[in-house]
Amino acid sequence: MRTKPALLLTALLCLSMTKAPAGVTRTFDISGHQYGYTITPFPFSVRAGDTVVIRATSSDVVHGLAMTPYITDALTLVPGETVTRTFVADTAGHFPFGCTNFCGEFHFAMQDTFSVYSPDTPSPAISSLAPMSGPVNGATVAINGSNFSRNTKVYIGGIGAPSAFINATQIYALASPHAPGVVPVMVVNADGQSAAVNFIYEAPPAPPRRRAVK
Ligand SMILES: [Cu+2]
Repeated sequence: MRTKPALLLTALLCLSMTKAPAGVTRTFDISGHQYGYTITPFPFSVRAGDTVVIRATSSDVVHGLAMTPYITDALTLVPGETVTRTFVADTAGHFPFGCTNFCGEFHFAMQDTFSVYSPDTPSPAISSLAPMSGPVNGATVAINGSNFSRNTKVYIGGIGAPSAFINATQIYALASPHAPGVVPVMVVNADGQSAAVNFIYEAPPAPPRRRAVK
């Protein structure tokens, strides 16, 4: 499955912390292709009780999408058209789905998973970064907070960052080289709940001024 963290970031830039209460409507754009689905936003997961709106299309040939028990009459994904389906995700669990329209040699591999989490799942929070700023050529950053897990993903400046889970209160992440400025450091748990704080890439010191030679 391919992800689009930049789009996810766009939705979250203006929020320092997002917590989706049970019973909200979540919309996902799904584009089928040989041989997988591109799903925005990522992760493709909600909390039990949420209403899910799927807007599906194809970027190449005709595909299908069926997912027991939520989509039993398969959607047909046609290039240039969008088909919409709405359902209430009332049962928690992990739900495999896949292509129902033979679409080529690896049709059988066109599979993915939708997850529904208990509404009681706590949301992550970030209390601090260490350091809060770093050089433009990159830095290792400790993210301190709560409710992290092994499946927590880290995005820095909208880009997926290599990270190491230490425990529920700490993750290390690698801030790649970046232009000077402020970027969000965001953690996203498997159920889609997220938190973000800012990290500052510091401009390198100006080179020493040379004295005019007379
Ligand atoms: Cu297919």
